[in-house]
Amino acid sequence: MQIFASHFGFYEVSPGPVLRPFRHDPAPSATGLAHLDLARDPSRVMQPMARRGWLEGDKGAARGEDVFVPLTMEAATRLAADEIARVRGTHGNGAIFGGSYGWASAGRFHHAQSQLKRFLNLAGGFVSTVNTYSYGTAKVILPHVLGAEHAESGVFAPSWDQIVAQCRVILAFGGMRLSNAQVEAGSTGAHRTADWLAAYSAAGGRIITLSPDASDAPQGEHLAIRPGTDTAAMLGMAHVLWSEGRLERGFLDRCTVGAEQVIAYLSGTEDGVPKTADWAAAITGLGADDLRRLARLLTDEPSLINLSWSLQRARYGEQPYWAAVALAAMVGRIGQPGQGLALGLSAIASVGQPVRKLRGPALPVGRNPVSAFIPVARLTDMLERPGEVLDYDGQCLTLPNIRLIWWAGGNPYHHHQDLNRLRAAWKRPETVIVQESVWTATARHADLVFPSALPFERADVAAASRDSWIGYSARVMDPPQGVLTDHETLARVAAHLGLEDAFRGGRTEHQWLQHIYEGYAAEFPELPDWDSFRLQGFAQLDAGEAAPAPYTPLAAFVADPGAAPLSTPSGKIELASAVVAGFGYADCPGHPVWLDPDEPGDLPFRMLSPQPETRLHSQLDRAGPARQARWKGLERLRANPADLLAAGVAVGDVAELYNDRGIVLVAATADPKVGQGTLVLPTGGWFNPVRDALDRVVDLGGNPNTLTADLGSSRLSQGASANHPRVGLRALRDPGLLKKLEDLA
Ligand SMILES: Nc1nc2c(c(=O)[nH]1)N[C@H]1C(S)=C(S)[C@@H](COP(=O)(O)OP(=O)(O)OC[C@H]3O[C@@H](n4cnc5c(=O)[nH]c(N)nc54)[C@H](O)[C@@H]3O)O[C@H]1N2
Ligand SMILES: Nc1nc2c(c(=O)[nH]1)N[C@H]1C(S)=C(S)[C@@H](COP(=O)(O)OP(=O)(O)OC[C@H]3O[C@@H](n4cnc5c(=O)[nH]c(N)nc54)[C@H](O)[C@@H]3O)O[C@H]1N2
Ligand SMILES: [Mo]
Repeated sequence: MQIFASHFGFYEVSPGPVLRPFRHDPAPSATGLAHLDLARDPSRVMQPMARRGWLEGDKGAARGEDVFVPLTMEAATRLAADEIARVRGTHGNGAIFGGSYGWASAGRFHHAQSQLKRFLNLAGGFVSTVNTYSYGTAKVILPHVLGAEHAESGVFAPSWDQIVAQCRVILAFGGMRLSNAQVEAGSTGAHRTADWLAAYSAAGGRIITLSPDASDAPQGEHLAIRPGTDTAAMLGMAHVLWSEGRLERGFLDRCTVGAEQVIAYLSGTEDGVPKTADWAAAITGLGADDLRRLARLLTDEPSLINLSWSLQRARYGEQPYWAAVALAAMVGRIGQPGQGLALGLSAIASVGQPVRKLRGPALPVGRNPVSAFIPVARLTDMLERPGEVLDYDGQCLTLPNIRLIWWAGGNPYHHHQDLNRLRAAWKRPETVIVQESVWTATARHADLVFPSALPFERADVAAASRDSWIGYSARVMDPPQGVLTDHETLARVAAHLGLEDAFRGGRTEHQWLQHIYEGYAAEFPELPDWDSFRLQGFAQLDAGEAAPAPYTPLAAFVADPGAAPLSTPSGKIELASAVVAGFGYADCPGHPVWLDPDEPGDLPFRMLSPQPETRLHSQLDRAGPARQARWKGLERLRANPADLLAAGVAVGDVAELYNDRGIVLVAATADPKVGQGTLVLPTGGWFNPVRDALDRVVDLGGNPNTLTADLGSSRLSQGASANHPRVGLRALRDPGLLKKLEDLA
């Protein structure tokens, strides 16, 4: 069987070629079927291109607004190599930024960042990044609270089999939207979350969802909460447990430290404000009776608290995560099968799946001689303020002075916040090199662009670290004439620097795939040999007898905290942390607290920017499903009908969403599921800033990051804080923009 393994899962390749659902996948994603739409899309980068002003030595002045001229591959690779040599010779490798964050490919070999890192390491190193936009705040706070072993995204959840068997109430903050579980960074052979949810309901389990958007609660009960106020809701419930004598003292004594400090805060002893259900109701918009009812349910029934990852992608995003740990500890069900706390069920396909870990080999990237790094979401700060000091998790980082940016496999003009601010800072480096398959805004803001083969134009081995499927992803078709893989492009740049042999490592691309697969086969002897694997197209571990054991986080620790301590300083769950308190950060003190993340200003709405159903971030934006989801070529904004009325915007109108940071054109749609005061604009629209007749810069692409604030979540984690900025909504002011839209369509 021929398989194409994408972020949306495995697909069977039929003659045509066309993609068909993988026969072993119980819930294949329809979006992924559209991958091949990209092959001949006019957005493809077809040859190396250089920005004219850069060739003429403008150093970045016209970056993002200039024309491009075509180059031969030989000329382009030489220019790139010369630029590496110049920058490292003049400024050292600490002036090269190669963080290159992004989702790139599901394959292990053609993983663009790994390819780039291998190349840059050989060339003397680069400034790197730590953490992710996905989970960057949780990743930094959780080691202090639960230990570093529980801080990776996706690892902290009981397996669904346990939840189905044992749990009766899931309290889901931010919901468990199935559309997000379509994707997995290393692909998957089987989407199982929908089946687990059905089995859970069939077993009598209830789901209560707290979200500003009722579409997060397709099953069960929905309670509308104001954006960014989950911490207050959790503290209010914790207060109920304390004041009603429902605290599970035995658990707190055995398994946690710091409960007294949290109780002093809840009771009001610390700051004079008791965090009662009534206090929380006023902040969250929830009913105080509902909060009391939920708190009692958590203790009375076998229960699980689940948090979406979106909660921590916000200013003070540590607080909802830490407060949830405190609340779950007070309930005392952590470590009991299928109960307690889960972080991110349904965020991606693998979370909660009972599988054996498939940690296999990857392309070796070598060692980076440059030690300087930034927390990934501090990109604009780095470009704006070289030499300045940034607080981060108890350290003081000096921001490097970047002369050369090289990006492969990510789209900062999709993922970063406050894109107009990024755009200004992005002009400061002398050179920007981008490897891309399509003309994203990032490619359009580069000086030198190399065309990259799309994932189905090259063979690869795909395997996620928490999945039991390995795919041999076929080369479904050839890339367009002159379009190379990232590996081949980088090998040719390396050749100009005398590094080609070292970069290729003595293997052809095909030999690398075999080498990587055989690394898995050495670890899992039940895997077929390389030739059989390629013929079959996939292999599954864990089938039948090999099924993995059910799993609940912290079960061993809770059973015997002394014998299986956590890696926190106390060895226990830290409801208060002396280490975090010692950092002295007012925006992340030593125990969970309510800090209002709302921005100043009087704009009436809070904008949510959830993950899009019909694409992966900005990827597949040009394919059928995302095109069909648009209205008049514009991204759809979902708003409560009453809010549209108040803003003077009719359903189907082209409208302006705006704040001090920018203006975005959207098509207004009414949806009573969206709470009043909240507007929903999914991520992934292609940032497309144009100047209008009123001399304003307007994003026609509907990218919410035109409006989001670019502030670290706190001085502790410096994570992305994309969630719920303040925005206004109004009628279109320059009708001339409609003409520009038509030209685009
Ligand atoms: N407002 C707001 N912003 C957000 C979020 C949010 O919730 N709200 N979510 C954040 C999150 S969680 C994430 S993970 C980020 C995602 O941000 P990104 O991962 O940067 O977004 P993608 O669109 O997946 O970008 C991947 C890019 O890599 C390219 N690509 C794919 N494969 C290859 C390859 O093999 N070679 C090369 N050279 N290029 C390739 C694709 O064409 C695409 O342009 O966005 C973040 N931004
Ligand atoms: N189809 C598809 N699936 C994806 C992705 C994609 O691009 N496309 N991206 C993947 C990636 S990289 C990641 S990291 C995960 C992200 O997984 P998450 O971060 O969990 O997903 P989001 O869609 O950003 O947010 C989930 C829900 O949180 C709700 N929400 C937002 N703010 C608040 C709040 O303040 N309080 C409460 N209670 N709820 C709130 C929103 O209504 C939203 O529907 O998704 C993955 N899944
Ligand atoms: Mo993410």
